[in-house]
Amino acid sequence: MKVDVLLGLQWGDEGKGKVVDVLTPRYDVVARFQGGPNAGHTLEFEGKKYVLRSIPSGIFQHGQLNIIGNGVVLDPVLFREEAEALEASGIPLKQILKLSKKVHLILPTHRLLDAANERAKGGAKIGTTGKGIGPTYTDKVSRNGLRLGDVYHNFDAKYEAARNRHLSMLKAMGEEPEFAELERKWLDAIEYIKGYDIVDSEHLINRMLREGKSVLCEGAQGTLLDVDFGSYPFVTSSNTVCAGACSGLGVAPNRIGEVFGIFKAYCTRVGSGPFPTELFDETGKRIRDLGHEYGAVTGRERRCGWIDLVALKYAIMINGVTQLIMMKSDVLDDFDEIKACVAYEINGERVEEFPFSIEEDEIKPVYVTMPGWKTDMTKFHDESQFPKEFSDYIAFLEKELETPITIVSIGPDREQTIIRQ
Ligand code: 2SA
Ligand code: MG
Repeated sequence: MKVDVLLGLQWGDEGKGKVVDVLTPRYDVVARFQGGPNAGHTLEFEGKKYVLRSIPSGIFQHGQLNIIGNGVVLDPVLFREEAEALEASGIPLKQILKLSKKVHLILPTHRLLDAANERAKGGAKIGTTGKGIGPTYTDKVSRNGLRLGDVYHNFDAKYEAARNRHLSMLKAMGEEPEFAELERKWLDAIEYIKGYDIVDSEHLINRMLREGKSVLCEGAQGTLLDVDFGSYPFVTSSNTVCAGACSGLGVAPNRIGEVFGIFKAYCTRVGSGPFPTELFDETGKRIRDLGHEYGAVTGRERRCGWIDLVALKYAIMINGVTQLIMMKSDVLDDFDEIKACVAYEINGERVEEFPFSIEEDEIKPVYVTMPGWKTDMTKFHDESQFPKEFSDYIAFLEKELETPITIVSIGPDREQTIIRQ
């Protein structure tokens, strides 16, 4: 069997949570392969709204197995909060969720280091989610990390060594935080996690594939936040691209089947960093208000702008996207005109390949303008109901992106999803 991958093609918040939830009935397993509680996957159905951070979005379906893969970094305290809330709403999480032994643990001191690093950067700060993501991946790569499987292997000594190393780093930065309470909660949460199945998830997932089971890998953040291909250094610390599913789950590249690339009909970004099509005017504000564009985890205002096809083409190339999924088209339902950036102008030259640097002062987006569809699409059930202008817009995007758009979302609810034939 093949593994399908679903990931974001912009700066995150494309609506992955909703789409995984819509697609999961087709799969036996849903697995997260990178990132951590910096993710905020929002799902809405039956009038309720859930935000998942570390737990895969497949948990609301019946009978599926969910896996937190080795590429993920996990904060035991936040995991516990998230898990207990889900258990309280009746989800038998301990039976349907398995965690990789190779998951790296976010320590309380990683979060303190994240904040201290940001303070030290001052005006050049990344605008991280403050969840300790960068310092935890740094420890992983520098071979100092603590893994979930370590809880059964001389854990106390390993934890204390890591903590003390972090405290001396903080001291060198002039910080001597009080964190006894944080540590107590963290150690309690480690005990809580021991109640879950902590497994060799690479073996489990490959065994399931051999048995003919289908797997959906759920990405977090987006391609433009990838540590290699994103707008570095304003990126997250993991590989958010398709290749991350291989290294973050132990799945071989020749196992990858469909790659679902998710994008919004416009573009958003939270945190700092370049954003060529960002709008600073009323239109940007209108998109933010209509699209409720605020961070799911931190509540931060998301920066908004027009869709950027230069960046999207790049993301499609890097990920090998086979199907596109367009989200939040309903947000543009009442706009007179819709714009799409089809090229950048850099030093007077037209550039269509995503360049090394996308700093605002060097780039001018080149737009095409199309008429808006001026129709409330939120109650539609079928693509035959689409107004002509919207069908034209889809056809334009498919031609530019050379990839079919197979799903269009017209509202936050599960029901507001049009599958195109
Ligand atoms: P980090 O915390 O080290 O990963 O931050 C580095 C950059 O990555 C961005 N980032 C995100 N961008 C969009 N959505 C994310 N998840 C949350 C959400 C964010 C929130 O779904 O809304 O609630 O604010 C996410 N996670 C990381 C981050 O803004 C930095 O630019
Ligand atoms: Mg999000």
